[in-house]
Amino acid sequence: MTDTLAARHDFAIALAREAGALALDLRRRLGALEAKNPMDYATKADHDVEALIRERIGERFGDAVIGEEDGGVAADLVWVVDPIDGTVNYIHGTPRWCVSIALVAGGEIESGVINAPDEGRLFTARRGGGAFLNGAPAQVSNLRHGASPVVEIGWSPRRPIELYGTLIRRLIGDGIEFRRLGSGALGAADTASGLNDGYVELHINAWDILAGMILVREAGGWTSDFLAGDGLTKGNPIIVCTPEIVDRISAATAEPQ
Ligand code: LIP
Repeated sequence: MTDTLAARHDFAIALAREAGALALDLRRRLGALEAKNPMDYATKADHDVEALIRERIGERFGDAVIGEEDGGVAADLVWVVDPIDGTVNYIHGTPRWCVSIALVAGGEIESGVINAPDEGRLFTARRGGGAFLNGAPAQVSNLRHGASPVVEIGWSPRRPIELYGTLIRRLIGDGIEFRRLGSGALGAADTASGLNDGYVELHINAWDILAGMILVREAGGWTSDFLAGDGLTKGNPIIVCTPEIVDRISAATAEPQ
């Protein structure tokens, strides 16, 4: 059996489906919540779904894995997974959550799969192969809607809340609407499929965003250099957007003078 990048991409799609089905099943019996910080949680489902993903990758390829719940170390070829992205939404019972699986090889994001089973949306992208939503080609908005841009913002206490206040003030001042919907992966996936015009967060972790980044790139969008420095293991700020608003979003996120 050939262990190529193509084989790993096809495997990731099947794995994201299986992991999504498990997460849907586990939501009916959530159990105790693990508060990682005052507004960030993990459930038994986060841990069980990540364990499934690790088991399947280990059985099939034996590759390195970096996951939100159980960590991992960088390697030349490494899977980067968030078993349930949008955990707060998952806990509250809203459908905006997903399984996010990315494959990085030689410092390049080669493959991304985001499965939002409660919404019936499966996003896939391979480097150079295009981006797809439920098998149909996905494309960024290119502002075809003709209205004010809409940018989704992620948030965490890893950066001072005051900087988010500045970001929102700058966006509104530039005529750009903002949303905060709780899943970085789906924020980027919506950018790739044209449902918003960008996703911004002043610090995000690799497992939340790498799959979404390759989706946006393959859908004709722009992405910041998230993997610069220690992005893979320590995270970085992120901008993904339709190309027409790169300068405006970059200005809004620039460190206050
Ligand atoms: C989420 C991230 C998002 C961030 C949320 C949350 P989780 O990940 O995808 O970027 O803004 O606060 O951290 O914790 O749901 O896996």
